[in-house]
Amino acid sequence: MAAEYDNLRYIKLQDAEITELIADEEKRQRESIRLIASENYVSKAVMDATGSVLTNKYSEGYAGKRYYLGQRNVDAIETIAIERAKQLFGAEHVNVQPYSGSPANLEVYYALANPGDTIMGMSLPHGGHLTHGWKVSFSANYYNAVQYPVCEKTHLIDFDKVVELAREYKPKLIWCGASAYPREIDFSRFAEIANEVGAKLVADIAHIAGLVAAGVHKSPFPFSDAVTTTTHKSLRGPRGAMIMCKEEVAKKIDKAVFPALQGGPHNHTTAAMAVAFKEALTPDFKEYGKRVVENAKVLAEELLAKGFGLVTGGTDNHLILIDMTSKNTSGKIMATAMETAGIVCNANSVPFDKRKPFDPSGIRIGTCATTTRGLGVNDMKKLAGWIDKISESIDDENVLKSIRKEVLEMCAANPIPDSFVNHGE
Ligand code: DSN
Repeated sequence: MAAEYDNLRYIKLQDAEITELIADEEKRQRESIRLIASENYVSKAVMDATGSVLTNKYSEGYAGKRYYLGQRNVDAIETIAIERAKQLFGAEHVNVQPYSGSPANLEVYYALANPGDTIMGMSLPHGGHLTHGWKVSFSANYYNAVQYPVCEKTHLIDFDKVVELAREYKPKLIWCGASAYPREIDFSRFAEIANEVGAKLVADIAHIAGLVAAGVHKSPFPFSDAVTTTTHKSLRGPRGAMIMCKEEVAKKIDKAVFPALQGGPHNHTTAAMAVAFKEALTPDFKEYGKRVVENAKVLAEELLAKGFGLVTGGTDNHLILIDMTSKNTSGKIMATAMETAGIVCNANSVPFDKRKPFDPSGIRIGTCATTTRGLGVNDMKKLAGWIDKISESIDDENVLKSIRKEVLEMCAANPIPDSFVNHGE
């Protein structure tokens, strides 16, 4: 099996164990439907940059101001990545060095708040991220974290409560953006509240960055003082992150990333980001963004028609949160059965969940990866049918196996693409 993978040729010569595992992971990804809302498939061009000689280079500092010599290529690559990100998002300043999403958020805290300051973010079980002030994260241990909820009835962000909490606690930072929220984020509404109480507004657009870049979700600019994002979700780049911000906080942000919280940037990742941003600047990527949302809407409608309870009753973006109590089961049981059938997602808390975070009521699904794979609205209808059948036959190995067979056929008919640009071949 491994002989097919040229990219493993040197690993094969010296490490059979890791070769086998990578080859099997490639097979797993090829032969399953990826509905994890935060995952995607990168192009081979992005993969090439990630596996390049840039991994051998140290580059503490910023272009033109490095501590080590030998930076002519790294400086150029980092500058190109920054310029492309500015073009994609209309940002005044960009730092592409954060190692991933949580470090990027930590860096924003370091730059714009002091330990002990009050900060406000969306509660994790209501859709926010750990780093937005949830109790087990540094963000609640080092800061006085206030958490805002969604409405119990609609599951939409409870702006009355956001205003009330902001007025009462006068936070230094307000975080908006989410990890499990299927509706558009109203950045301008958050900015009004932040302005009223003198807070800085930080938008974490990790999930929706690709949709923002494609113009199918509102932009966090000019409303936000800082914007963080990972680059590997809807944006379809390598695992990494960046911080975009207004010029007035740029120096603080750069100093927080280096030297305060990080050492050498991961130059191979920076190059891969630059390649991914070039892909995201194409008209094809705009089309991709549109199809991601279109697929999610169709999938949501089909699931609703089959009696699934959807948090907020649908979706505006790539993500759907299903409350599996509507089918008398739990998120974990459902996600496990789906994996047996070859459809991979994650169990997820739903707002006001009565179950525990490791055994929650919901599953979270998303259409970024399936859309990259070329699946369209008819495939979404098929997927909804399989998800329904799985929920009705959770313990029936035969049903799960027969769906697995159909999933394999769908995967074979829709291979993971090598490239998203026309090479004129
Ligand atoms: N792990 C990411 C997600 O799945 O949304 C958030 O950090």
